[in-house]
Amino acid sequence: MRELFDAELNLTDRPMDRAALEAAVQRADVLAPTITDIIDADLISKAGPQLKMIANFGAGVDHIDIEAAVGRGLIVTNTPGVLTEDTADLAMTLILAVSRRIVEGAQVMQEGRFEGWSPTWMTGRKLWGKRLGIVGMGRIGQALARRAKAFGMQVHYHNRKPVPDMIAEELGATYWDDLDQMLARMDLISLNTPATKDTHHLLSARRLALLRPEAILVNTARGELIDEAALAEAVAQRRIAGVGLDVFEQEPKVHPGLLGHANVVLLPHLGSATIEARQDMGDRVIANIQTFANGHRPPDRVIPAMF
Ligand code: 8YV
Repeated sequence: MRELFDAELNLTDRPMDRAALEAAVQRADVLAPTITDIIDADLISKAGPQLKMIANFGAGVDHIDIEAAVGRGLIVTNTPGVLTEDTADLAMTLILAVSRRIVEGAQVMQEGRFEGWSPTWMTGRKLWGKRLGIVGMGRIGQALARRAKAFGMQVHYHNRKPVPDMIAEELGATYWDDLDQMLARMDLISLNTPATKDTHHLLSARRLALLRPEAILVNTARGELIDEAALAEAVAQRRIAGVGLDVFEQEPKVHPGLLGHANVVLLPHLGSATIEARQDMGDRVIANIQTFANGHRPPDRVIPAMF
């Protein structure tokens, strides 16, 4: 960034506070936030006329008021694609960890409590042959579907529209137009859809009640997709067999009702946390800014109709 632009970097690796963000939009031509920075209509209204672009370091843009930004003539970009495989890996990790009780087993070892295996001890659930319902069949959903297929799972999905036939055939994936119907029939559910006003609490108390008691739910997308209090209640009442979460409604806070359960695996937003993904994300931010600075349309432009 410094080689190419007159860049002011936040070297602390900690989020900037509101005052610092306000000051930044009053003097910068380009703002490069992370998903932690809330770029709402109020902040955008405080931007100086020099601000031309918001080049987000991250795929999700739910922290940016896209309509307000685009309405003000700002170009918004994100970093899709480069974190797809890593996030799909993490979703698969959670599926495996919850189904096979990996965290519980690892804890037994660390605490020196292993006294030898026995035929019925620590039995989890088989993945082969199970039905996985993917909510959101974009890049990450499809990458997860490929992994699930390799594990012998049956892939089902709900999406605004079906994926092209060629992809559906490759994945052997079954489309469900009705999310409720799919939720009620799956062994595992994975959320892979962005947070928008339409997907807020997509898994509401009502929909969580549709899940089979044997079902396992994993979320590597956004915490806002699930009514976390209702999920905690479902866990307490043993209405769900297992949960794996990498994202939370009030991140970094976690609903206390989700703590202390052996069948709930929680991770600290590790979806894209590989050195390679984070470097590639940085490269995408730079490519977007440089392309725009050269007078061209940046490759990862976000437009309101996309969300
Ligand atoms: C990262 C993410 O933490 O890209 C996203 O939308 O949620 C995560 O993978 C984020 O990109 C960092 O800004």
